[in-house]
Amino acid sequence: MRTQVGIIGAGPAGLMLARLLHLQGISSIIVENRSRDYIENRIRAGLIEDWAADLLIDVGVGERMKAEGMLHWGINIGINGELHRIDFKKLVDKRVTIFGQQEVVKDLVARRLADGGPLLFEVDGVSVHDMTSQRPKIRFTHEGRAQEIDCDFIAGCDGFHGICRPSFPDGVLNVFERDYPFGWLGILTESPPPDHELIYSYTDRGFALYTMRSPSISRLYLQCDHDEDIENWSDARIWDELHKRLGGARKLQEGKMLQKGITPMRSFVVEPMQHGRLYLAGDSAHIVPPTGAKGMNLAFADVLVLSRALDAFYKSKRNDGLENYSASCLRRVWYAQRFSWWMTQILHRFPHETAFDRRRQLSDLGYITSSPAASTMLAEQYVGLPVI
Ligand code: FAS
Ligand code: PHB
Repeated sequence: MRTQVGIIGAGPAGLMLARLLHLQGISSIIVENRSRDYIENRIRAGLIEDWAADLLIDVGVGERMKAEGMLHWGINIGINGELHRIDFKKLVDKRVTIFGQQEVVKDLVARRLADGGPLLFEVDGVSVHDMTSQRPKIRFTHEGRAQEIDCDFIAGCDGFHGICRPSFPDGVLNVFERDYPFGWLGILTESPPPDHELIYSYTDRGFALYTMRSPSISRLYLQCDHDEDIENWSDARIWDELHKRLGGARKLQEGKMLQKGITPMRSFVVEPMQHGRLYLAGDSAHIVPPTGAKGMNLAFADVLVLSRALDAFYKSKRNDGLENYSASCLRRVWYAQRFSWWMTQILHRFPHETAFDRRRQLSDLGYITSSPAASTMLAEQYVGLPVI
């Protein structure tokens, strides 16, 4: 097969890139190793930044998000049971949208199929070749047959566990990472959230996040040990801890558990995000702890930068965008990394923390919920800095 841009991975990054390229008249083929059903039902992120919601609308994939998504003009920071609202409307006049990542993926897949662009599911044995040549190749098997895609460029949108980042030659990549000594136990429940907006709750028992997917579906997270076994957490124990970590700030209604799982917490970046004609975008290049709700939004930002660079290459024979791709993305990636780390270190209990650390956290939380300057800093990064 032959295409201008070969895309590995049909997550938010790969699907959004394909849509952006289609609108620019640039051909692409997406290869995905999971089934359509699997990727459309994988529960992950839930919060879309201000500019990213506008992007989904601009590329014609925002109708259901506008109809079913929930606009939020603020969040609550709970400090041992006392809620403090960060007012995005007043501070930055921007909003975030609550709309599950799997819903975004469904709409992007439907759009891709309507565009008629090739999207191959359940491929196997994907590999990349000749990435430093002008004709890099993707090889894989599909429906039992060996296949090869002859490309001008390859976009590695295959997530943290994909094959693109490991395909870089030794010595090219610099890795920057930090693992956190805890994880998040996340549940999806048929129950109303305790507040109409998110609650990030700091308590002596540990962190908890009360978010949602609709007025009747809650997405709730508990800080847990990094090597926690979900089998140790009965529904009753989860609910009990969620009640306690609200600290009496709100009443929490229980309901049917629809899904539960544990997400590890890590900060991870590779530099550069490109080698030859292979470009990494999204989780294949970076991971943030979900405390800042940045993961999916960063994936969109990377592919917006890449699509603009590819457009300039094909339309004006300009290489500067492609040459500067990494640097352009990494500025924003490090903003998001720092913000996600900062939100994580201010809200969680750490195993070897001292009484000093706890007082310092409380002082920090008190400052950001009382100082207009400090809460503006939080608000402008939370709703998402513009993609320049
Ligand atoms: P993705 O991982 O979404 O997509 C990569 C795609 O490539 C997948 O479909 C995968 O099947 C495919 N693939 C992998 N290897 C391949 C191969 N060899 N060949 C072909 N295809 C291959 N972010 C938030 O902002 N908030 C959250 O609450 C949040 N919760 C998360 C919970 C979990 C369990 C995980 C894993 C992530 C979570 N994230 C969260 C982060 C998440 O939303 C990512 O940032 C987002 O999915 C990034 O999108 P992509 O870069 O497209 O990567
Ligand atoms: C979610 O709704 O899944 C969500 C929201 C905000 C976060 C993390 C996850 O910081």
